[in-house]
Amino acid sequence: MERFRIPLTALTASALSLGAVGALASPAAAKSTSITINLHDSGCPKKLTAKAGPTTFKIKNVDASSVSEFEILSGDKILGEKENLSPGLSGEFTLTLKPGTYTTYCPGGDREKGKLVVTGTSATKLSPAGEAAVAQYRTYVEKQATDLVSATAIFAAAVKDNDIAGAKAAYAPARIPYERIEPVAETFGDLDPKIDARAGDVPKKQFGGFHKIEQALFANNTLVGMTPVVEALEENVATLANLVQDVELEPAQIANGSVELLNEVSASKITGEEERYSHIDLVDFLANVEGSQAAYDSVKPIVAAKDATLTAQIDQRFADVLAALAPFGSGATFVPYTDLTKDDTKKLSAAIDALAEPLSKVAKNVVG
Ligand SMILES: [Cu+2]
Repeated sequence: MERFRIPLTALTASALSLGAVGALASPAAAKSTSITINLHDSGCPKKLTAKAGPTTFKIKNVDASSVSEFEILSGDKILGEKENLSPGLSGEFTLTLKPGTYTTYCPGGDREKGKLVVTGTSATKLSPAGEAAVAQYRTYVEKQATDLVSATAIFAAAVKDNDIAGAKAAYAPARIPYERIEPVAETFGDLDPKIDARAGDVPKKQFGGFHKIEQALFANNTLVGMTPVVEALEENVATLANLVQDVELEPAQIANGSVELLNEVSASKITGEEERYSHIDLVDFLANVEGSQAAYDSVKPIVAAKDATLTAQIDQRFADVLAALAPFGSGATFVPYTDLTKDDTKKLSAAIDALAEPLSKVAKNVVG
């Protein structure tokens, strides 16, 4: 969470210097504008207006105790979001806005939803480098979605056979492809909670997906009643694999997803919250980092052309995170989360924060 502790003045200064050094190399390229959102308990502003084009949303939780998140939605798809902002913390995300009406979402606020009206004309189409980034990341996402379907089928077969040992062994490999592309899954409304909600995230009756079966398997050592749950899971991952084929992607959003994956690590893997029955959190940890790196790699050429120092620093910090994780295992085989000492989690967490800080500067460098 350290990375969010940026005083507002520092944010303003960096925004100014961004303009001054011309991070958007071509003078013909659209300039990124910024919109400041101050979060209070009152929730979302009733109506925001913006011009089409690259836009950075700077969110500061001034004094809201009931709101810690700001999202922009198109229908029920999340286009951009900043989570985990407790009072005093700031964060930002960048999007290329297209003309239209969108919803802003401030869960927990007095006004949970507001409007965002974007006027003007759509930005010109992507640069060749932007096109290449989207194509590369799309290929990655499709591959992970296909792997998810096949790994889930192996897991499901064991569950339906009441093969407890087999299901336990097949659980971690099925989690990996999902955790690699979770931000993309999160853009499809309630598909992510259906597949990956933890107990307590959703009303008890709606609790299903991976973690429901994880609980039965690892906490209760039984698969009784799990066949319909795993059948629903198979359907949901198949739906995901279909949807990703025509998901709209843009470079800034890919960069945001790369940062979101590291936030996932800080919020639910460093804490042992995600895999609270199987304790395979480090498997997800690695998968989140790999997914983050794949997203970053696809936009890296665009960023490297503008700021090679930044990409060199990020490359080094990815290597540092992977090196910090290596002593604990690899692939689908890691020590259980419960074996980690306080010192271990502290070191892992520091490596993630050190990477998240420069990585959060990527999105601004890929717009325009
Ligand atoms: Cu997850």
